[in-house]
Amino acid sequence: METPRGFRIIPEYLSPAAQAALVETLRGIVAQAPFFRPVMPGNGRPFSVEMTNAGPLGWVSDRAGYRYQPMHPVTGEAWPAIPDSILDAWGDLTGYPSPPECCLINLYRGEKAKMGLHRDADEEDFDAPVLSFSLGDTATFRLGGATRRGPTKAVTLHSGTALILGGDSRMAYHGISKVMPGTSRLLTGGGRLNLTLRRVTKPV
Ligand code: MD5
Ligand code: FE
Repeated sequence: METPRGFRIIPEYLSPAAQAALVETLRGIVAQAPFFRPVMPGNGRPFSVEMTNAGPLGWVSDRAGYRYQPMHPVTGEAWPAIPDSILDAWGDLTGYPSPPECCLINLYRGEKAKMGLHRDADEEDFDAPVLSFSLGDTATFRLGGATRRGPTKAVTLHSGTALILGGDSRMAYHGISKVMPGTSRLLTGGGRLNLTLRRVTKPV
């Protein structure tokens, strides 16, 4: 399969020390905004991944649908701010002039945690790239094309890897097909964390 234009993978973007510092920062965020388990719109089936967010807008899913909202669905509190170190990385890696509004934090824990093939399409601004950081256990990422059918390519994501999804890859189908348990000692309790940074609204 041809890799979509605008797909960049940077293994070891975060040093082991930077990964440990980021996990510590995330601990503070999760203390304020605990992980919740979203359910699928319509049928109400739970996701295998747990989620929380930082930033002015958080991505949530419930029976009513997928959307961005300013408060945590369980506590009703505003989401914590996106850490400065992550905002700096957004500037360095994307060069996009407006800051991300959502930092979605996905927790994959247990053999069954995965994410099916989908597109990120709940945003108003598709010109902005998406930036993602992997922490903890190694995962197999599937990258497809502009349609759900057709070939996909497997990409291995290690702890510390950054992905930049711009251009044609911004709207490509993608998912996490597998997380390999016990491949990292970064997270107490094991598993994988992924940060996904997105611009949601069009910059004014
Ligand atoms: C993850 N999360 O590892 C992934 C990383 C999500 C999600 O997919 O929606 O929470 S983000 C990878 C990504 C985003 C946008 C476009 C593309 C990949 N792509 O075209 O390959 O938890
Ligand atoms: Fe996605």
